Amino acid sequence: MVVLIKEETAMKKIKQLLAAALAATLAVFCALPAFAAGDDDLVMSNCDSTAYWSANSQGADALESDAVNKTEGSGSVGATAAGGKLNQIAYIPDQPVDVSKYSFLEFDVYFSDLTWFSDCGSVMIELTSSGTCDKESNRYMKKTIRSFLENGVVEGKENWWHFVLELDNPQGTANGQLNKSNFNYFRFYTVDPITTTPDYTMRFDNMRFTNNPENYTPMEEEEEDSATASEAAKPVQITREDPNAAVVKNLHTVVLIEGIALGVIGLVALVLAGWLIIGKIRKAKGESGHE
Ligand SMILES: [Ca+2]
Repeated sequence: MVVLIKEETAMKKIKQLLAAALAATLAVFCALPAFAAGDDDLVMSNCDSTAYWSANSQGADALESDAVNKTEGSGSVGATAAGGKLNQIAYIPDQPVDVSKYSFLEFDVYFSDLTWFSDCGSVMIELTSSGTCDKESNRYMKKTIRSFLENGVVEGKENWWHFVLELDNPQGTANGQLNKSNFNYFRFYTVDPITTTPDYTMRFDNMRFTNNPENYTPMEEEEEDSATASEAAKPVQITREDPNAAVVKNLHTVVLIEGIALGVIGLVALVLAGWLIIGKIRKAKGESGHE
């Protein structure tokens, strides 16, 4: 009888200990920064309609809507570049959009053929806050685009790539940098092809401002290619030094640290519980033996 009462007391203490260990675990878990719980994305365009889009190839309207070849929703928008020359495809909203709380613009892009990439003398994605090109302009050229053509393949979607542009760390700028509180202009173009450059079709889809881009690996610093050498006079920043990219990388570290912390606390609780059980049982048996 005495043994039973002592075992009940021991179990009560073990339960209290486990509850304390659980509380400590939760406290540690909640105290760690939750980088993953970022702000919601802001859709720039779901590309299901051609609203605010325009395109020009070789002087002709080239804008196309595609209900079949898409990665999201009911469609994508794009153009066919005759002879590889796409003067521009542009998205110009009727009102400026405040994207100052976001660090990235990400989207999916389709190219039926990539011959234009090596053929065209000038290739660019541009974001501005001036409502037009070449002013308050963030620029992303061959070096940036190549990194996503090489590393950003969208699985299960042939000839689609996922692009992630760093808003605070463009490859270049022109007449000031994008004012993120006043975004109102996006364009892509490929010009100066050679005579043998074939037509290509391109599509955009699922364009969104975000702080948590998908499948994103910051670019490695590399030597300049011939096409970007002409951009040498413009400020070129190193993508991997961007603090926001570091935050994305830190997410993996935080998850790892949380896992290790939980594991260690759980192990300590188990050892303590085991030690207490054995101690109490031995003590109870000892006292029982004396009675
Ligand atoms: Ca869509």
